[in-house]
Amino acid sequence: MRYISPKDAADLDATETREWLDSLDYVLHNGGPAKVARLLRELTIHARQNGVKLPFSANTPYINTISADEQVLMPGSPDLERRIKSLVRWNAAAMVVRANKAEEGIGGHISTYASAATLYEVGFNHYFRGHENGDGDVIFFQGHAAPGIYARAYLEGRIDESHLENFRRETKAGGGLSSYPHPWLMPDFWEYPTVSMGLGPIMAIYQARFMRYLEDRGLKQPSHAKVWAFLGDGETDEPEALGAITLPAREKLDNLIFVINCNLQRLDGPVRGNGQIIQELEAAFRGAGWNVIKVLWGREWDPLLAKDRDGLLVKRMGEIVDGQYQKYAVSDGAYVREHFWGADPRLLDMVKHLSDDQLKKMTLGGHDPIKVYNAYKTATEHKGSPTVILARTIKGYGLGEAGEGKNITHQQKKMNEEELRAFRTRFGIPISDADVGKTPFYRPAEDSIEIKYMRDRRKALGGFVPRRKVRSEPLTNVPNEPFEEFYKGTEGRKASTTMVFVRLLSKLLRDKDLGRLVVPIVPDEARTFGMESLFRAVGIYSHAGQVYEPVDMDTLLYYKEASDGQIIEEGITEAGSMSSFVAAGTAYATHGVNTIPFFIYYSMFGFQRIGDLIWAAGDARTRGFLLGGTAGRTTLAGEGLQHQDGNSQLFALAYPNCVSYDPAFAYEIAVIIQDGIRRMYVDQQSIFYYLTVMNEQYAMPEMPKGARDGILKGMYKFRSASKADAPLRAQLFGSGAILPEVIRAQEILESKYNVSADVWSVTSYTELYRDGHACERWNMLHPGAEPRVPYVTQCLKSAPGVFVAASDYVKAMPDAIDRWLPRPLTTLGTDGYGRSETRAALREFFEVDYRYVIVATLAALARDGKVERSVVEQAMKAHAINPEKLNPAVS
Ligand SMILES: Cc1ncc(C[n+]2csc(CCOP(=O)(O)OP(=O)(O)O)c2C)c(N)n1
Ligand SMILES: [Mg+2]
Repeated sequence: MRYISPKDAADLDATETREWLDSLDYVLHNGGPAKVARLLRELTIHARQNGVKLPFSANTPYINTISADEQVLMPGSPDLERRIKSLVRWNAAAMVVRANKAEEGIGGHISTYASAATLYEVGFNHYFRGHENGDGDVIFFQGHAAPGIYARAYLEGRIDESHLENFRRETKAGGGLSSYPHPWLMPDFWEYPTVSMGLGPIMAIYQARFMRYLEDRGLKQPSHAKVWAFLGDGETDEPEALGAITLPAREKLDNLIFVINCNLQRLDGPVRGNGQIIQELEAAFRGAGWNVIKVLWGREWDPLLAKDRDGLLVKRMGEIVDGQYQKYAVSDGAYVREHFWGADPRLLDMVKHLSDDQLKKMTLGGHDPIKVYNAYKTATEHKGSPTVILARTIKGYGLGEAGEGKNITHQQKKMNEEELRAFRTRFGIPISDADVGKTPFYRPAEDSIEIKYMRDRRKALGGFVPRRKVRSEPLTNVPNEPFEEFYKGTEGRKASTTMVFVRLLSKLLRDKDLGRLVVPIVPDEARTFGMESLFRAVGIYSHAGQVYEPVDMDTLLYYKEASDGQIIEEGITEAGSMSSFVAAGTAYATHGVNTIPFFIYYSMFGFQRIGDLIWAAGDARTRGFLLGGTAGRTTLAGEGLQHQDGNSQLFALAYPNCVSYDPAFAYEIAVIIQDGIRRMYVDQQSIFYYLTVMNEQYAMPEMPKGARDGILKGMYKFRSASKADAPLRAQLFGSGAILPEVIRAQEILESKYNVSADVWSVTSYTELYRDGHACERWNMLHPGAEPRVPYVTQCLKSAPGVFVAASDYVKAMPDAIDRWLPRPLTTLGTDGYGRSETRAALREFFEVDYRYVIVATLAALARDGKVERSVVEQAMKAHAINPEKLNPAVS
């Protein structure tokens, strides 16, 4: 290092400092940087031994990590690239301005891309690898920079003017462009969604690790592909953005590159007005073990730094807080001279040969292609750890009066004619004064050198990016064998649905065709779900293998880590596990491998905790199975308020391409998973599954004949009333672990109260609800046609008696189908906070056990005048139900 810490420099006598520096220069000159580093280390140890307290710092000085003399020249044509970048800038801004010309502006962002243009263009022209040569990069684009990515695609000829015109007008004929990266909406273009801040970086980390997993397991050829994550500096305040950064360092993921666009601003104002976000991030990433490259200053600063023999300039650079830097960015050269350089006459002297205008035009590192090029070069060649590039930029760069560096710039969507003219002139766009007010898009001729250059560069780099393509072949069929035993039932032996699932999973893992594609993912809950037998059977994935002797080595089910291990054991991170799920569940597109992830977790920590990542998974067209384990508000005994899940089925309903089930029996699970694999991997549907599985054990019956279709559609008759012509009739609905309660109620209703009931297993209220609404909508729009009948109505339209449903989830679930029943439904469900208790006490408390099913059925019959009210009262007495009991929904 050439400079000593600024604080000490101020304290030391100048001549003394000079002498020390001269000595250091002598060593550097004669012995090289390695020798200097060794000497400094020795000096530090010596000083410490003699009582010098050196403050800890994970920071390097506030200068570029790559010095000017370490730089290489940029290949290609910098001038042409600058012109191309200007064209992209113009079209990106034009898109947003045009979209907001109408009275009802529809938003869009100019300033994010304006700050990041160089970061992207250097990538597009020199680094981002397309998929055509086999090992394409995976790129997470900063969501708000989308206009720039579209503008480039327009120049490349991949999308046309009408698309740009319809930015944020997605329902327009011919197709519009989605506001942000959404594979759901643009499945041939975007690969991964990023705009919910923080999710891009965490998904990128686990994507990089998953790429290694595929290679280590022999599912993909080793490649040089990189994962790039572009994010904002404000975004790093999201816990997900930085929460997983130790993993890639630990796993030595040198295929991962973060590029943080440090424009020092977020939406409302500065990211760290009173501090320095870049130094803060440097310390965090260095501390975590990353290779950190700071790209702070553009080339104009190099000669000044070369003259800075006493470290005065470096000291000055390091003492300015971000809020003040922002002020310099919006001020003129005279202000900068007075306030930045004016701090010391020697500094003023350094820039006396520069005019105010030249001072103002000194660029920042993130706007200087050669600095960015060198950072990317170092990052892509670096071995042994991930790299983060902290690139300093100005938000709204080039917008001038229209918002450059201003606090309002994030919201800036309009530019007046004068501002447009200035922008056009600054970037040399050939549009006349007369036309500029119309903000026309501009694309040079097809055979212009700009367009040719762009195309040639992308061709050399393996094709256009971003580009999403399904690169795998569909599976041809799903084998029957792993599923068959579950159709037969357990012949009286008790099992829980979790046990059933784990058994099915282990059979799938052994299947000769599917086995290698199965990716089990657990967040430190494998033992909770009885999956420890899989540790030994297929191993826990670890790139390093197992370099220690596991403490339980002498047991059958020891904790086996292996470099070709199949289980992804994430430790306690549902967010990380979900990110792995996204990587594994999108590999059919990104990597051309049909991996089938099964992510099993404590159901309360799924939709409730990481719902936004699940939303992103749906958007990314992720395939696979989420398993909410130990689910049900009353089925998980003991754990209490935080653990007992009565919500997740309701949340899952709102995820449009999530197919969710609350199965009760082994054969239901087998039918659902077999059909799920078919729909996702044979028929290529962009859906994913959510199944709740429980830990209550009961005998698993044989599959009733003809049940298959109903299981998948959401309900089927599990058992008919024994006396179909009895005067008192009921239809009882149960799901999951509550179904056995309902079956028990049926028996007692029949034997004690002369009520003959059919029992239905409702595997999915959500599927019934969706089908019901789809029919209603179709009927509304086709008044002249034969009306479609919802499946639930088909099942129940002539079913006699009262309707009663009991669920371990909130009452809204059964209520979701009420409107399609011939008579109103009585609903028992588990609204309210859970609490720790035994299963029986919980079911009593939440009023969902067999006794409440009996009382609810009798009360409904009494309401209809079929039995005396006293019968209900007697039943309550007989079953010790206190009518004045507190309402669990609010207690
Ligand atoms: C989870 C989440 N919260 C809030 C937002 C709204 N939002 C969009 S952009 C933005 C500011 C982004 O600042 P930064 O990350 O620094 O990016 P820049 O535009 O400055 O490059 C905010 C708060 C969001 N998109 N996602
Ligand atoms: Mg920012």
